[in-house]
Amino acid sequence: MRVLVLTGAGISAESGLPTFRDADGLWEGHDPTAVATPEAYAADPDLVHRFYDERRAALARVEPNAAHRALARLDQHLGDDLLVVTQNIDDLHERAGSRHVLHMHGRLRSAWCTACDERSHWTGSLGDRPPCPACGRPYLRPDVVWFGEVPHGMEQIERALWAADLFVSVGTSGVVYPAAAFVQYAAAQGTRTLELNLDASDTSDDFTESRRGPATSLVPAWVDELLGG
Ligand code: BJW
Repeated sequence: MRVLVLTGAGISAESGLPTFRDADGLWEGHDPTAVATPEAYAADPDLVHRFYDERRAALARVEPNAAHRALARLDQHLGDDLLVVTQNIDDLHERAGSRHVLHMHGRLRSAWCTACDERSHWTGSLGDRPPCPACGRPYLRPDVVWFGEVPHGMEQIERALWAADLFVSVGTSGVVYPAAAFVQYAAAQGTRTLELNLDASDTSDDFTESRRGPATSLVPAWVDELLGG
């Protein structure tokens, strides 16, 4: 069985990382989705760097939870037949042991040089404008996908969606495209689709089945069900 799992901020919430659109979602009084734009970066790069520097620092203080670990267990069983496409820029899937992960919105622990186009592993701050390890110039930005930019790996995702026997969405509001359209794409091919989310999402009605609850309960139970049956 080939499975594609799409994850969003909800899967990391119980590790202590805030989501974008839940009730307590403000950062320093700003809507985080308004900070995550090329326009915000052009207007106030210090503010945007601070947002990502704080999140990068927070990543060092959190651990994968039972939902990340359950997907890593599924990865052990399915190998190349599983692809986890995450909208998250944290590395909690990898730290839990998942090997087949695609970060469609980029990665927090990566810096992208807008001068030479190199990407460098990065765990520190970018706000103090450090030099690019490749070209030495101070033009590193967070290696993440903002609104209006093209998500990573779209061809690989389309192939995996086309090949999947099951599409599962975990902890995402279904507001942001193209990820929000994956369920319609899968459903149009007759693929079974399952949503695991705390609340109803914008796309809940498009799924074959929708289960409500915290990811740390729903995901391990679903993985047990899949591997047991
Ligand atoms: C739990 C839980 C628990 C809580 N257990 N669940 C008009 C119509 C259609 C599209 C557009 C339009 N105008 C513009 C667009 C395109 C635009 C878009 O979608 N805009 C919409 C807002 C309308 N999209 C883009 O611009 C994208 N690019 C693009 O389309 O390029 C064109 C192209 C596509 C394909 C091929 C070629 C070209 C880029 C989108 C980039 C999004 N970037 C961000 C920031 C990334 C960096 C960062 O992290 O800072 O990505 S924004 C933000 O939203 C982030 C997230 O990945 C993304 C999705 O959020 P997510 O994960 O769903 O989080 P929340 O907070 O929304 O939801 C959490 C959910 O979890 C909730 O449902 C809770 O209930 C649940 N939950 N606790 C289980 N414990």
